[in-house]
Amino acid sequence: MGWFFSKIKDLFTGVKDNPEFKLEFEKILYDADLSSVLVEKLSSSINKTNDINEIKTVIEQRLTEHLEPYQCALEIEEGLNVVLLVGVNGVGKTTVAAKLANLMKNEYKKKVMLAGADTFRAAGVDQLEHWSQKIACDFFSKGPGADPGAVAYESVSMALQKGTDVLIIDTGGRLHTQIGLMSEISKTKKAVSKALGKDPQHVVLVIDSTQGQNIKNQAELFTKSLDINGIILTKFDGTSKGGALFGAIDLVKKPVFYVCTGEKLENISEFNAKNFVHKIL
Ligand SMILES: Nc1nc2c(ncn2[C@@H]2O[C@H](COP(=O)(O)OP(=O)(O)OP(=O)(O)O)[C@@H](O)[C@H]2O)c(=O)[nH]1
Ligand SMILES: [Mg+2]
Repeated sequence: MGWFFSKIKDLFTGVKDNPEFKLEFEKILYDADLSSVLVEKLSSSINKTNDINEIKTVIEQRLTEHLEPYQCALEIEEGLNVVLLVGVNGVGKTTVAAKLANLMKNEYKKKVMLAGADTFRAAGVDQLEHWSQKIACDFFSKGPGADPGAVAYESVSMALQKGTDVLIIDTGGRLHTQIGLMSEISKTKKAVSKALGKDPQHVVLVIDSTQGQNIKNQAELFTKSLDINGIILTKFDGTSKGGALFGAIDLVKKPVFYVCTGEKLENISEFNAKNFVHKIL
């Protein structure tokens, strides 16, 4: 259970005789990075009752309602669809690339290509190529040290040539500075747009659910530099600091396409607001 709800639960134990309850309750919500609108909504909803179980149900309902607008499938259109995966190092981008490729190929019956634009680390490209062999889908990269923009541009050209339906581009998350990382990802995106003749359909921010307060900083960093159009949450199987995810989703204000719950290819499912809230409560 995340610290957010364990704190609320601790507070519940003293609910009846604690006059400071409401203030403390709101402080927990603000500390969890929930927006003031949501904090007020939750706070006024619990006014009507002193029953702990009822309060839990009300919180669950309000949070679910709040997240339902973000429950949208990743849409695949006719022609080549490009999915550019971005996020800081270690959040699970390469694993997500593999999971999406597997899902698109085996469930949606699409012709899929994986492209390795994480050329900063030699192992980054190898890791993705290994996945592509396991999935038996096309793979494109230019080896360690190559310009990620060139990988992106050429992979789009190749995908267009081959009649690929879904091209998933994995990017690096590890550069010396955040500014360097952002400018490189922006260049990679521009290279995609140039080769595709329009912006990539999906620029997806990958967020590690276990990273607590860092999640909001990452969301801020990426939304400032890029037009993010959706989120994929990873490591939702681990100890999740749930509250921070609400803050990040509120900040990005884009759909959450998928939630990942493990390291295996099949550990990915569409985001469902009700299940999500239920799991972190
Ligand atoms: N438990 C769990 N582990 C995951 C999940 N997704 C990825 N991992 C693990 O997290 C680690 C990092 O995953 P990667 O996919 O390499 O992350 P990345 O964002 O590509 O990392 P960099 O390329 O270094 O930026 C690996 O050990 C993965 O197996 C998940 O949903 N659950
Ligand atoms: Mg990677």
